[in-house]
Amino acid sequence: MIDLRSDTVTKPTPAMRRAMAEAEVGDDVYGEDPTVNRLQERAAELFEKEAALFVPTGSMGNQIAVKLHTRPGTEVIIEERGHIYNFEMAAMSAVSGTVARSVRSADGSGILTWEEIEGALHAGGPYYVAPTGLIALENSHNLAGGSLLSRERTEELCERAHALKLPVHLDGARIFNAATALKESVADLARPADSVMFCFSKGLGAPVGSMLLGERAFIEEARAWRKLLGGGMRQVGVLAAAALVALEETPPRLFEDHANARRLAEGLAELPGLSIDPAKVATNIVLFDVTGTELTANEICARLQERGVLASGFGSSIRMVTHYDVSREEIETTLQELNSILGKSEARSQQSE
Ligand code: TLP
Repeated sequence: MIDLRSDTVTKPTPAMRRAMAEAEVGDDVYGEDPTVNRLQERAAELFEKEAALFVPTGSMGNQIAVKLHTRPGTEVIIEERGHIYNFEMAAMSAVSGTVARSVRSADGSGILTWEEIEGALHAGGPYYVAPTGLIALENSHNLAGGSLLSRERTEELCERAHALKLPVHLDGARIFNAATALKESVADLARPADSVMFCFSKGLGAPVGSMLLGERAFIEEARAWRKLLGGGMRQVGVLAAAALVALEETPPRLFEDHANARRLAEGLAELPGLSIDPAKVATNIVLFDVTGTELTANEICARLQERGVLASGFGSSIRMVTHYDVSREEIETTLQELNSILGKSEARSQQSE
């Protein structure tokens, strides 16, 4: 199977498996797992943040951040397709008692301007509207097709938010992809935000785990919330060991996934009924619209699956994500399979005309 559903599907590399087998471990609830401690220190150093906390999932990292930055009865400003709002089980209401004030980016990029955020702000009254508690950003923006939030825009949004005493959390599940595409360091992309979460289990290719980073006091509180939410893990150095390998080995090769994604997008743009602008594919996520075909996104995904290709349908779009377990050759095969599915359905619709 060529699995393009997500970059979460990668299997650990031989180097990761070796590191896992040999990992030195201890009970991390007592703070005694040397491999986890090393991973947290390495991440804090790379991101130039005071402290870091290894969490089982990106969702847990994001939701702990929402919890710590807000109080119940406040609103979180987030782009309409943001992961924290759409794919985390309404945890921001269940865990934190907050609701999303969602804002669509007018240009469709998923990247908000300050003016768009400002229009949704409730800061400083009147008393009968729920105050804004947090601004949540995402880089790269998954459901907007892996789009990029530049360092300059991040700085501007954070500066304006801080002037109003509003905190900013950055969902950087794929911040290493963003840093590669923008030719920036992850530290520079994350610096203006009060907290950042990134995933080892996405583009970096480790089997499990994410990191939440911020000031020391914030991370100490986050540790308690991780325990409360059932995320106090014990000899978890076996997972941290794979994450350490991912952190060192994967970033230098992410440009290959981006080149594969761009090639895929260029091929898709030539197929009948599909709509995508390859110039906008900057990272490893390829999102295309299928309304111009006579099939639904789910029908196309089902036919692809019969031919050995897995992709995800989202409404009238299909998402394909490249990663280290997908080769250039498999990208070409995917395009051929899709071509024969769409070619056939087009021939049928011409016959019936
Ligand atoms: N994204 C998954 C699905 O949930 C859609 C994927 O396949 O892309 N932030 C962002 C931007 C994400 O894309 C994801 C996962 C998360 C947070 C949550 O991470 P996990 O799955 O570790 O909870």
